[in-house]
Amino acid sequence: MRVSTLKNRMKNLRQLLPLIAVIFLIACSQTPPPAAHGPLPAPRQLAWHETEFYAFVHFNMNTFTDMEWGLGGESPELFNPTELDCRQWAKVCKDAGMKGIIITAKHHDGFCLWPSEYTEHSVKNSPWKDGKGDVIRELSEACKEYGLKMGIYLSPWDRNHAQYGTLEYITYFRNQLRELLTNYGDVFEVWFDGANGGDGYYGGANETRKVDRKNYYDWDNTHKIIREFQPNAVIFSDAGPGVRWVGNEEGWANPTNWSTIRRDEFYPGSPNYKDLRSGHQDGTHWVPAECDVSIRPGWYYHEYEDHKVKSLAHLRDIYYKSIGRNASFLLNFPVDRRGLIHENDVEQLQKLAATIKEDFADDLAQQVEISATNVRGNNKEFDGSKTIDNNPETYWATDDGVISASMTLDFGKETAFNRFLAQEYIPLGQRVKKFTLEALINDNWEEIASETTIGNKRILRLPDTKATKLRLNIVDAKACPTISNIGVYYAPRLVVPPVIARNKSGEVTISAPDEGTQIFYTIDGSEATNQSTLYQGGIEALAPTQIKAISYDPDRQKTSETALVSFDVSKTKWSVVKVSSGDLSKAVAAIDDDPQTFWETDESQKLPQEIVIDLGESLLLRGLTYLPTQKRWQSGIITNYEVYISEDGRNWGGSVSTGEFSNIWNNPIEQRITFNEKNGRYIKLNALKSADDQETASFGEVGVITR
Ligand code: FUL
Repeated sequence: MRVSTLKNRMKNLRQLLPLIAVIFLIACSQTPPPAAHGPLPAPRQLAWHETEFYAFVHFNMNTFTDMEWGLGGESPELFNPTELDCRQWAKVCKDAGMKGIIITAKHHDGFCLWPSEYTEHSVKNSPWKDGKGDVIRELSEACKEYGLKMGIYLSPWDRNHAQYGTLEYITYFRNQLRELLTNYGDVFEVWFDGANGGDGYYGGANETRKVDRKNYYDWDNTHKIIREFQPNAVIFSDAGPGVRWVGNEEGWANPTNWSTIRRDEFYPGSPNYKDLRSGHQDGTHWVPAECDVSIRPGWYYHEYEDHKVKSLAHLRDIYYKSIGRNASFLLNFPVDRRGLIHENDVEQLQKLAATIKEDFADDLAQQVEISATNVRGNNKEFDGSKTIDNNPETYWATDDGVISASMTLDFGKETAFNRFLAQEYIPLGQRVKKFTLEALINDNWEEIASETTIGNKRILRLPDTKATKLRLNIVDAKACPTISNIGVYYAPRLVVPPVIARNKSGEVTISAPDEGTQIFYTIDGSEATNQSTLYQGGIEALAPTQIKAISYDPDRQKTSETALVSFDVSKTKWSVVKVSSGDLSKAVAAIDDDPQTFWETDESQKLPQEIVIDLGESLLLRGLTYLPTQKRWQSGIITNYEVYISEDGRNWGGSVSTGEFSNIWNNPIEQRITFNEKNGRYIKLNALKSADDQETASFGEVGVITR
């Protein structure tokens, strides 16, 4: 073709462009988008869905009184952080990919982190910054600096306020809310706790006050204040109206999770709170679930929980059971007495953030050919490619009335994956009721998952699968499905030190969180490597044994750090033969080699209290170990003790050791008592004093030292 002819044709084409565009537009407009179906999210809820992973900070009077629920009569003098730095909180959260921070401006004890005009019970009467400080101001500034959203927790229950229970208190509560909503910039979420009414200081009355949860707070009028000053803030409470509790404080939603609930049945509370884990398919309102969970057992900081920060495997599990199940993940940091997120918590958060980043590093769906069995109006605007175009505003949709359809992702070659992510286009409502996944493995279609809801986001953790194609079958939906995003990933196994445990029979188990991880171990003191013995079960440790073990991912050739446990003689032959109070048959919990169980003496009997253990044989004893109970609410933690040894269980002689466990309340880890070696078959541990005034003694685990 001659160059001039080509030019002419191009020119003609250019002249035709407007016409082509008009034809294109007509073609498109011939396929209207699906009509919205069912309850829909408000724009502020859509923005909240994108917030997804954000922080809770429990920091207030309880931090300084070592409590979870203060009574309200605490002196403001006690509030005195030494290094408060909201910028540290913001940096830590931002670096971990969190998008906001919700702060306990006022918890049930009524102390205010801002200098409220309406009470003396606030930072203005504390020694911190000579009463001139304002934590909410500092946090709002830090959030602004780090590009985070700020949310406010304001407890409706106020155990400090003299008028709690009367109408005057409601006015006070609303005045406080107004202060918080007008003085500190944008607020993205207002958090109203469900805990309500009970004992309290109440201005010195020190009594029990009960309120009618449903009517006392006149919530409709309180919400109007939020709508007036912060129209973009979502309102959290057990059942919304904007965001709902997930029905547990462990950080998980059910796999089936509707963003809709029959709100009026619940609001403002209901005994059927377990429904909140799944929502209601026939829900009347859009009230999505938020999973609130603390990185430690408690919401507030307690030094005694420094060793109980959730493991990486646990935190990762929460991530997949919240965000991966159409809920948000609100992770709490109990800010410490310095006013900082504790180093141990920071470390775990950083590990979680790095793991999540790795899990979703490479989206294999970006490289596929995609085809669907039904495309709305046969129009490209709604075809499968819209699920991988990284545009949340476009989506694959089917024709009206087509509520089952499939979409196939062709990888073009055998591809390994173990994560599947899907998102519905929720501005048009949550629709999918049931879906399955099939993989083309060696030319056979195999079903690899059968699930229910998708919602804003669903992530499936699948077994490692190698396939050339992957098919998403929408099996049932409330209306034609609208899928805005699909992702496929091959997440690496979590390579963390394995957990080594032994039971009372001396059987040892070593476990790693992910299938396919190999575990190698040694028992001769040498370093464990991937050349050591492969763990396949069947280890017994009856005599003193030191086990070193590593996890190893054979595909990525990655080795974990070493886990090391030194077991002394096993407790196989042991029995508790006498306790001075309490139930002897239950006392085995003190010698079952399970740190999670414990035995406690009878409350009605005062200390000292003793436990006598028969080791089943005479041993040369060099010491004894005591693990305090690991339960969340500590009690009976022994501080002062005596140890006796006997060959026959009758003649004890003098004690072989008497002493004190220092700082055990704050650091309740295994304690070691050593003494001059002595042969004996029976040991007696006498608890002289415990750390609280419960007057009980509790025993997580008692062991011996023979080496
Ligand atoms: C609960 C409260 O009672 C806890 O203290 C904590 O604030 C938690 C987030 O909500 O209902």
